[in-house]
Amino acid sequence: MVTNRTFTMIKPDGVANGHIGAILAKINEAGFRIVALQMQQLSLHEAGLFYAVHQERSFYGELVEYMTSGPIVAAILEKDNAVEDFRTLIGATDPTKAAEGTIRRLYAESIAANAIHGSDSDENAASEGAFFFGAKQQF
Ligand code: 3AN
Repeated sequence: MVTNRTFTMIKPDGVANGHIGAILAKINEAGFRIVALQMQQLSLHEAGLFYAVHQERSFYGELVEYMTSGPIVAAILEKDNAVEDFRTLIGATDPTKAAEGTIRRLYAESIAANAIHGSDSDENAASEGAFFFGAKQQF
């Protein structure tokens, strides 16, 4: 199990609002190394699979539809204690509850359009990263 990597996606609102550069800069400034990076638009099938863990939740349909509404930027990041430190950097799911200076506080629009995803465990970081990137796309 890789314990020093996490997976992130800049969500459609973050991309559409022109925040890719600012968000990647904050990620670098916080000490994360970008191991893999790509921009793409998810299909409904891909977004449904990615968020399958949430399929019983009331917002699943809205979430899947939203995540396909425009391109996203997917990345794998490396740093000691990556999963936990990245969750701290992005802030709470609801941007109105996110701490000052966090990516969601700075750039998110709402609880659904909340600018960025960060894996919540080492196990999910590994499977989410593998969903987007093969071994030859990770550096
Ligand atoms: P996080 O991304 O902070 O780990 P989760 O895992 O609870 O949050 O939720 C996954 C994603 O589902 C969130 N990033 C957000 O986009 C969306 N989401 C969570 N709660 C809601 C909600 N109440 N209404 C709409 N979308 C939500």
